[in-house]
Amino acid sequence: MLNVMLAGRPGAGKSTLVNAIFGEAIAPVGTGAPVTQEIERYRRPRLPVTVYDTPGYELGKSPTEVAGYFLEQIKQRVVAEESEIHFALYCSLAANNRVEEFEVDLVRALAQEVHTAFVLTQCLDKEAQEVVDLRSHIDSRKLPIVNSRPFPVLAEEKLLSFSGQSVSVKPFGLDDLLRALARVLPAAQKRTLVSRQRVNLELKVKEANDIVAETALKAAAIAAVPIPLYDIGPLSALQVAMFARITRVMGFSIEPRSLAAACAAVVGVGSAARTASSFLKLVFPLVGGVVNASVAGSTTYAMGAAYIKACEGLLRLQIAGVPIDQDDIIGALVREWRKAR
Ligand SMILES: Nc1nc2c(ncn2[C@@H]2O[C@H](COP(=O)(O)OP(=O)(O)OP(=O)(O)O)[C@@H](O)[C@H]2O)c(=O)[nH]1
Ligand SMILES: [Mg+2]
Repeated sequence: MLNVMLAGRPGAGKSTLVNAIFGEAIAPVGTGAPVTQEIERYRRPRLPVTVYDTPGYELGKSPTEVAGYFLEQIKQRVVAEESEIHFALYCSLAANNRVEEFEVDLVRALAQEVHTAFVLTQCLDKEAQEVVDLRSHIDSRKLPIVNSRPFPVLAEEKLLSFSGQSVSVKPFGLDDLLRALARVLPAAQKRTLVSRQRVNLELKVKEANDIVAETALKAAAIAAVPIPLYDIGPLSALQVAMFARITRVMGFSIEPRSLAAACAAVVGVGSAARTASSFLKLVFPLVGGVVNASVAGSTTYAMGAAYIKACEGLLRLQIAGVPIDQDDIIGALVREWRKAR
């Protein structure tokens, strides 16, 4: 479970930001008046993310008191689940062109306890002089925040109207923010963020490429002593595991068994051979009756690359709002594998 804390003034764009990151309506948007003084906990089915949304704070309390209260309340809940707050997103409207001392102190108090990203929300132009000035003002405060600097972000497309003309400002900044957050998270939560975020394709592809490179090396190592055909089991296990890991990183779900069956269909073997290992026997080119290190490495690499390509195409569709199921994944893999051969 990835525990995310939200903080910032009412209407700053906290809900919109977290919803844009995960591509789901986790936190309600634009409800207007602050409903309660309670910390709200939001979850969605099948999303291993919990959002703790903090309310606007009462005046009269010091920033340290406010931060301390929020952290204490949330920690009580996450500790009960043997977990911790993995990061906080502090949101401040970019259009305010300034941050109050109160906010600076609040962020400092939060950031001393949890990884805190300072997000300048609803930003229309990060190069605008006011925004540049605001960023350097925040930089100069030397806050212990993620990347030591604020992130200007437009989480959702914004339509502006001037005298009857509409201009759309495209979302930006989320990929930067996600990359920085991924760097500070422990491995398990990093994986959750990378696979569940719906913004940054590139981040997923990079992670998947690392998996392929690592698996190809292992495959080559296993085949350092050339493996006879009938002994290819350890190699196939490696590749099925690679497919499964890539699938997870991409945020899709598919049974490895179905994947193997689909691959078998690609190379045109009958149902009797539709298991992972018999399929892979057909995939590995043999050199003198054995699989050697270079063949094992390069074949594994090619298979991984084809699968990443397939997933990439599907992710683009998914980001555009098309729901993706197991059959789509198999279909795309089949197409990519044919192209690659
Ligand atoms: N176009 C656009 N609108 C945004 C963006 N962020 C926030 N908004 C709008 O600003 C309003 C407030 O956004 P919310 O995300 O509800 O802000 P919040 O900080 O969660 O507000 P509270 O939970 O009420 O404190 C809503 O009408 C949003 O649609 C953005 O990145 N782009
Ligand atoms: Mg909200």
